[in-house]
This record gives sequence, structure tokens and C-alpha cells, in this order.
Amino acid sequence: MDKLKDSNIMDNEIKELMIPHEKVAHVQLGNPLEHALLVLIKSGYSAIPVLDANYKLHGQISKAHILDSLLGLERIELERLNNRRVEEVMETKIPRINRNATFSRALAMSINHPFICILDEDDSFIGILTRRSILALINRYLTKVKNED
Ligand code: 4BW
Repeated sequence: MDKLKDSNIMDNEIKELMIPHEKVAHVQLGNPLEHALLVLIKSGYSAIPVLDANYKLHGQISKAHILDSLLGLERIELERLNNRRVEEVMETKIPRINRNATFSRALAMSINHPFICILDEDDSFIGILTRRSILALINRYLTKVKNED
């Protein structure tokens, strides 16, 4: 553990761990829920970012959000898939971080969030940081420390 303290792992910048925007499944404001559900099902992810045409981040949408929004009083109202847009259903309070933030900050946020959106200085969306990539870095680091003992 002394080695952990001496190392700068917690000060590392997060951009090396980022999944860049071109590889991130996402939907846009104005898309009907049916489109969002198709993207979620085809990508296999449970939640994805919602962007606008200028790559500004507006929120995230999940399969759970969409299914919940279809619940009527007595039945599942499938027609809402075409009648409602992602902005009516998305979560707007979502974790976001600047690309120059430290690993330490991202690690703390990842305790409660499976992914964190990364923004540049103009607040444009440039990618995501997943819990998987954070755990992979910690695993590599701990293995290295163990092998050095
Ligand atoms: O399609 C998948 N491919 C791989 N390689 N792994 C997957 C896939 N789908 C799910 N997983 C695994 C990952 O380990 O299940 C975990 C939970 O997925 P989630 O949350 O509930 O869909 C995945 O963990 P993770 O890689 O740390 O990703 C955390 C969350 O980040 C995912 C999803 O909401 C989002 N995400 C990850 N990669 C994404 C993405 N969203 C959009 N585009 C991407 N490329």
C-alpha cells in the first residue's frame, strides 16, 4: 500500500481511458422512443447518452426509462414509442467530467455510475469513461505492484 501512495495513479488524466465519441452508441434530441429502443437493443447497452446535432450532451436514456414511460393505467401503451421523443423521457442529471480531470475524481464518480460522459473545454461531448476501463487500470496497476514485491 505504501507503493500505492507513492505512485501517481490517482493523478493520471482520464483521456487515455476514454471510449471516443465515434465508438459510443448514442441518440439525438428529437428522436422518437422507438429509435432509441432500437439503438439500445442493437448495441446491447442498458443506457446511452443523448446528444444534439452539435454534440452537446443533454442527458442519458435507458431501456428502463423507455419501458417505464410506456406504462399506462391498464396496459403497455406501445403507440407512445412513436408519439414520444427522447427528451420527454431521458435523465438529465447525469455524471459528466472534463477531459483534463484526474483519475481520482473519475474513480469516485464511478462508484455510483456505470459510465461518465467526458466533455471538452467547449462542453462538447467527446466520449465516455466506463467502470470497466477504470477497473482494468486499477487491476493492471495492482498486478504490477504485486509483481514488484
Ligand atoms: O456490447 C457489449 N460489449 C462488451 N464488450 N461489453 C458489454 C456490452 N454490453 C454490456 N457489456 C458489459 C460491460 O462490461 O456489461 C457491463 C454493463 O453494461 P451496461 O452499461 O449496463 O450496458 C459493461 O460495463 P462497462 O464496459 O463498464 O460499461 C458501463 C456502461 O457504459 C454500460 C453502458 O451503459 C455504457 N457503455 C459502455 N460502452 C458503451 C456504452 N454506451 C454507449 N456506447 C458504448 N460503446
